[in-house]
Amino acid sequence: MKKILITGATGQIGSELTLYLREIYRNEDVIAAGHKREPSEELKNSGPFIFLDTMKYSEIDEVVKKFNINTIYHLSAILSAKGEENPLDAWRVNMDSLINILEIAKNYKCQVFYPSSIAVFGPTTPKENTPQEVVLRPTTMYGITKLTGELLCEYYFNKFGVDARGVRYPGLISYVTPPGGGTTDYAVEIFYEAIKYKKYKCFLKEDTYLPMMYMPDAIKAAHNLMEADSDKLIHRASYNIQSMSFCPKDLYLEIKKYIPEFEMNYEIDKVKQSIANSWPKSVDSSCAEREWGFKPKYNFNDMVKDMIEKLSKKLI
Ligand code: AKB
Repeated sequence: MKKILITGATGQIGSELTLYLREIYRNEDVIAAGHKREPSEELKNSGPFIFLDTMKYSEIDEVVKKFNINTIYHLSAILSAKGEENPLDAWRVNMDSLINILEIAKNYKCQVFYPSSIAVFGPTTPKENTPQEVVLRPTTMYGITKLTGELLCEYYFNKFGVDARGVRYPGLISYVTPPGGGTTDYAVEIFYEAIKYKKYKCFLKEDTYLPMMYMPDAIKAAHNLMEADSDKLIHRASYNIQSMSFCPKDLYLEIKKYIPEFEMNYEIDKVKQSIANSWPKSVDSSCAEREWGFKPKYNFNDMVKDMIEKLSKKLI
């Protein structure tokens, strides 16, 4: 029987993944762990919630023993833009917590989900339809930690048989919990501002194309990968996935179809722009399609329509 621990459960992915998994498994078998942020009422009331510092091995050890955990979705991390404000912190938080999780997984035979990112790519990576196997020379601390994480997951699999699996998430768009500290965050902020104030100041240039995905597809991808036949997985911890690629101007024009008064202008954030410039515009997900059947449902138009509908209800 699955006994699941989700770290970073109050974050953008974790808050939705927890509820998704509680629909599939028994609520009491999906343990949501946050660090500092208070959980939503729904998260707290639908199953176990605990505070956990993943930088401390002994704390994870206690939780894994207490709940007989055999599956860990390790989501807590510092994202790209925040990581550039304090690179040493990003290294410590992202790497110390992952190595603790992998050690726990080795000692208690847990399966691990690891969210890598398009941040593993760098300026020397081909930008369009970036292949699965390609040059990986990230220039952000976040990207360096994500790439190191992929290598660690593969090392723990090859050396100790730890079943660690992961995807390279593109920018994720969602309406439940806003992201924090990422370069792709504009693609979420824009919806909140468009609905509330009918205007938005974008921190990336209008033609900055990036790979993106809607949260329901991102969550389903994580679960499908964890359920996939292990023998078929060749690129275990590092699958490219995306379901759309767009730039701020595309998004502005599409939102304007629903909110005609919406206006957008630009105030470029140099750090975020240079991070975005170092990432691909689109990635090739065919390897994930072949090895475990990755198949996103939402395209760009569906995503915008659904975001406007859901967020309008939430904000009004
Ligand atoms: C970020 O912008 O840092 C993240 C990511 C692409 O990993 N959303």
